[in-house]
Amino acid sequence: MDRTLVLLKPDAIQRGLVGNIIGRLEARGLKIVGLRFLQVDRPLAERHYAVHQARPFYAGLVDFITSGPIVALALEGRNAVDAVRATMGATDAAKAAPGTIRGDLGIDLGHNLIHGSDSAETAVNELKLFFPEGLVDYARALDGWITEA
Ligand code: D4T
Repeated sequence: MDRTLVLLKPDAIQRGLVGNIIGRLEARGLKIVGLRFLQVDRPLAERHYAVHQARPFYAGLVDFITSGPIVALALEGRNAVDAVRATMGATDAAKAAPGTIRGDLGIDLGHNLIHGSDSAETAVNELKLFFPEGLVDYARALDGWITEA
């Protein structure tokens, strides 16, 4: 099983879409192993977006993710990184396919509601950043109904 980091960005919280988005990820079969509601400060935002530091949209990215509270989620499941990214849809919500989170709920590139780690390696680092205290290990009775052994 793989783990991945998801952030529900400030627009998702301000628009009251937290339950809708988490519900879609849970319904996909992904298991919540960490959940935080927090205000991201600039040092955390700068570490999270360090990979984009040289990009023209970096300053706006840091401003946006620090503009209001967010939800950080750690999700576990088979191919969790790819499953989350497919469920999120294309980065530019205006171009995201219907049926995806961004394609159903958004229409903008910057205000695109959600972040998901882009590789298993990135996920390990991002999970440490947002869940330094570690994650919660537990079994669910329904797991055998979601993935075959
Ligand atoms: P995140 O990182 O938020 O999950 O988005 P993606 O993985 O789908 O997309 P990304 O890393 O390429 O971009 C990060 C973040 O920057 C915003 N963005 C992106 C932007 O405002 N202008 C741009 O031109 C691009 C490429 C949107 C997502």
